[in-house]
Amino acid sequence: MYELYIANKNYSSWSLRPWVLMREHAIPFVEHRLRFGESSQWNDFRRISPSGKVPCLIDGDTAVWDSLAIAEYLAERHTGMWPVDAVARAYARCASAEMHSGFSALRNRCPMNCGVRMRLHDIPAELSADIKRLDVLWTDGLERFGGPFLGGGTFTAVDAFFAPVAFRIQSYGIALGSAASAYAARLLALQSMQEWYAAGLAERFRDAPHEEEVLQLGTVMEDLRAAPLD
Ligand SMILES: N[C@@H](CCC(=O)N[C@@H](CS)C(=O)NCC(=O)O)C(=O)O
Repeated sequence: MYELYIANKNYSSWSLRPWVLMREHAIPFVEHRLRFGESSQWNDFRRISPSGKVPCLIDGDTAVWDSLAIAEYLAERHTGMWPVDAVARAYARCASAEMHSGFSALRNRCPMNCGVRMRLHDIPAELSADIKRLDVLWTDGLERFGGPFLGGGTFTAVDAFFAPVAFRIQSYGIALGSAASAYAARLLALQSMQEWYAAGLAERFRDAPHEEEVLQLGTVMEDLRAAPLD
């Protein structure tokens, strides 16, 4: 049985990628949820993960400690992780890699915090450029491969890579064209995404650095999470 180490569902965008991919494909795993700021848990975890970062997939004696590497590791063992069509697969790999190494303004200016609804203080040019690029990238995949997912008819790793972006779009009210908006709504409506979201909202622990980060970037209009722990 695979073991998947993740962090707080409200905040951990990288953790969501393999989690939603495995859930959408009904690949069984045992989930270990670590809590940001709780050093004893993380110290134990760092003994098994070389980078000390989540997500980390443990398969017997093998640790796979990066979300893209986990997708590729799973793709060697399970069908359906990438689109079957070679052209769609090339697109899916490029788009996933682009998300993995790019979109830094979107990542830094709109950090994932599933339970809050934010109004940003400002939208700098680099964030607008990332949003425009996201719109073009998603619309391209949806049009070329026919949807409803980016690489065609089924949910694959590229959708998992953009699943955290759907939560960012919801939290920050990011406007996209109609095809891209409908795609984000489709991701949010998936049962696995709803389950992640509900578990994120139920978390009562607040990580101070994550909370301070959003307060610097904007105004919290709504906080839908369960009451914080004292
Ligand atoms: N490139 C890595 C990034 C993972 C990452 O940055 N994870 C964050 C949590 S979302 C983390 O573990 N932070 C804890 C730390 O840096 O101590 C991946 O794709 O898995």
